Amino acid sequence: MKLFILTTLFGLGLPQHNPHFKDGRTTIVHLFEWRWSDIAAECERFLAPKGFGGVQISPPNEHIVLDNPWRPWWQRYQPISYNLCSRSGSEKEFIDMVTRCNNVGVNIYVDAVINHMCGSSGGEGNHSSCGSWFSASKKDFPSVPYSAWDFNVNKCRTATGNIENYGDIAQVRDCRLVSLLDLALEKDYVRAKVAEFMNKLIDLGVAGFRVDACKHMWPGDLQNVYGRLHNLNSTWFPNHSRPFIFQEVIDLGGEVISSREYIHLGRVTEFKYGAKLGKVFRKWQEEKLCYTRTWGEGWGFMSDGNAIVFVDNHDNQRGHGAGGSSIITFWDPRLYKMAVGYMLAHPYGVARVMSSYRWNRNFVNGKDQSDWLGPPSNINGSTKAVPLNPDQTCGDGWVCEHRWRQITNMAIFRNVVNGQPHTNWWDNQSNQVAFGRGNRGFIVFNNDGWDLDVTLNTGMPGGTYCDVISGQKDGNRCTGKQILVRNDGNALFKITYTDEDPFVAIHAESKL
Ligand code: QV4
Ligand code: CA
Repeated sequence: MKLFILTTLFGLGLPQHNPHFKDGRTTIVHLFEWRWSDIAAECERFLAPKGFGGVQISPPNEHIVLDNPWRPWWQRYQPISYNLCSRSGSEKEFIDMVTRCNNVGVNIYVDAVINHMCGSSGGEGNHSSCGSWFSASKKDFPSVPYSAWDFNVNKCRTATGNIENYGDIAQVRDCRLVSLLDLALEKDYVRAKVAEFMNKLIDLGVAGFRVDACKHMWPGDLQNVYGRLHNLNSTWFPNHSRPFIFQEVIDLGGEVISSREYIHLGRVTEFKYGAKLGKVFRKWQEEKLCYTRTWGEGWGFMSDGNAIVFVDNHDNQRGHGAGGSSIITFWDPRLYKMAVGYMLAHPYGVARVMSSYRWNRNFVNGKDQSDWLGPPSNINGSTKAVPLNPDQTCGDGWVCEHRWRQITNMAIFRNVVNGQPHTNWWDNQSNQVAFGRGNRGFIVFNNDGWDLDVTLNTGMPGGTYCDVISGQKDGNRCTGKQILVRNDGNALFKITYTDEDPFVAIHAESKL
């Protein structure tokens, strides 16, 4: 108890807040809708060598398979059982992925959908990813098994049984989110089944969970479930390691359910981060980059040790969930690289990088009618592999933002400056800013409509450094810009506002 109070007071971190990154790594990448066999290969050939800390995977358990619309990505948020066969692969492939990623020091975090099963109009039959029979109308899922008793029915007070008013806390948690059959997590039996599912994954070697739709579950119920979880598998993690938990709660302020209700249980998604950063880089509502001097708690975000941060996620990059129109995605690559670069350079929070697939957008009155489109697929609905182009980018519609040089190099930057304070801030009172991370790294942005040409104190040892945005260090030369830091730490920076990427970053390991 004493230790608990101490760690809370001094922000040393609660056990379930620790991502258990290996070897000083710091960044999670969400390989949205990737197949397990592709993730296994990506861990070995790219993520480990480039220093990524872990992968958030799509839900691995059995899900509904829908024809109308055809195989939408969101069918995976409609569980049918906890068997490990999904659009991403079989249980055997899942185990192979976890083993191979762990063996090269890359953690796997599972997207756990535990608030609900499929939608109430999900029909009856075996249109499910492992072929298990179920009946949505009878609330019968024999492969778990769950029956009608295991769902919130009488607890929900709305006429439709769905959430109708987000201002009513009980409704949000006891009624159905967009008609998804809502599990009665107050029941010992349901808690035990959910924990059994998560424990199976822990025993196979996963490092933790992104817990879906936490706003729709009572914190006390979650606390009970988390309390049942095993420690991480000691083949790959230190003894007594608790699973890393990060909870999806969309709290942009002004709602009756606050992210604060969940922070003692694990980290929580800080949705204000991407929404605000989007406004700043888009210069909406008079926002300016210079105002980000106090980025982090100073902007009303939750405390650093509780936050998981991201520029966009799989929902708000296509208009689902909340976050709004300010969110920047790969569709705006120039702004996106800057925003992700800013996030990875800044010390606040555990950072997650999005890795997406392209889809044919079709806007009607501002709404994308194709926001449901699933991953690149074959005619039979199976997900396509991720092929690599000769330049190491991905083909067949996979965007692979994490392989964009600027983003990969900033993930490396974050590792190199890990633990260093935010220092040597400079701004022009507009959209040109710079900051350092102790004496390990320095970054300069020009998001104004005019050139930047200024000498700044980098706080770094003298020498010639390679900019890791326009290129990188390659042996004893730079493939992009060179930055000469004088012995007093000062360096001249020039960033033309029309540059392809109007920012420059140097770090201790990019020194010639
Ligand atoms: C529709 C209507 C209902 C109607 C029903 C009738 O909306 O009112 O009763 O048909 O059949 C899909 C459809 C949705 C449909 C529903 C049930 O889009 O139109 O209901 O299925 O058939 C993803 C998608 C959802 C999708 C869901 C399940 O975003 O569109 O719903 O998967 O397939 C809130 C939450 C937050 C949530 C966010 C999106 O607080 O928790 O909305 N985010 C997470 C995930 C998200 C996922 C879910 C939660 C649900 O990140 O991807 O939703 O697991 O802000
Ligand atoms: Ca619920």
